[in-house]
Amino acid sequence: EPERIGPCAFVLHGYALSQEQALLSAIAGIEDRAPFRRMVTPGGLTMSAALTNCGALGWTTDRRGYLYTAADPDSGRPWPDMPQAFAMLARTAAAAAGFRDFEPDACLMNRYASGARMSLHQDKNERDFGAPIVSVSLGMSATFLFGGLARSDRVMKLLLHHGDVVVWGGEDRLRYHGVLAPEGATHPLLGDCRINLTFRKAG
Ligand code: MD3
Ligand code: FE
Repeated sequence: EPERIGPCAFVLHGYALSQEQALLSAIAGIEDRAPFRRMVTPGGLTMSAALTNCGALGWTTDRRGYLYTAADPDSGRPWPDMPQAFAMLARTAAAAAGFRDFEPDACLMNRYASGARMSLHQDKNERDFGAPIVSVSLGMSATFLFGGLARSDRVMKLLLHHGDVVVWGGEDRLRYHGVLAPEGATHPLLGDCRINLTFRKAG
């Protein structure tokens, strides 16, 4: 069932579908304690996607740069715990793609309203690039851009739908990637937005 999109990158189509209720209610609980917010990058631009986190470490950005923190800078409190359903999904998806014993300590949650996108970038704020990254798409569909190790390399386009899970590791871990704005029909449960859960081993 995994579709190979790179030497060490796989799409698991619909892998999270059977968990959608558990995932959505867990997201609602996290959002209560740590609301989605739009952050300002070191360059002074407000990101179009809104984010929050759960797990021991959360990805944030401020004028100093991009960093993982144990506390939510808005509340000063620790990020909400990573729900069991999240950790289990990330672990089983990683294993289905051939990455054993994935134990994420960070789950970044990105929410894209209509028009929101994420431009081409690399994920390199993590301590150890040996662990894979697992991403879960929920809500509206969006085109994912999957490039190479240089920003100027040509990009592959991949339409991701509600319930799709993507796993990247090994030599694909540092590829440039980005997402276009949500497209197509609004989602029956999530309305006009897309939520992406990104699981990483950050610390
Ligand atoms: C490909 N988020 O938050 S993770 C991010 O849809 C981010 O919100 C995307 O990129 C989103 O940094 C989905 C997809 C992802 C993550 C790491 C990768 C793709 C990757 C590492 C290498 C190649
Ligand atoms: Fe990324």
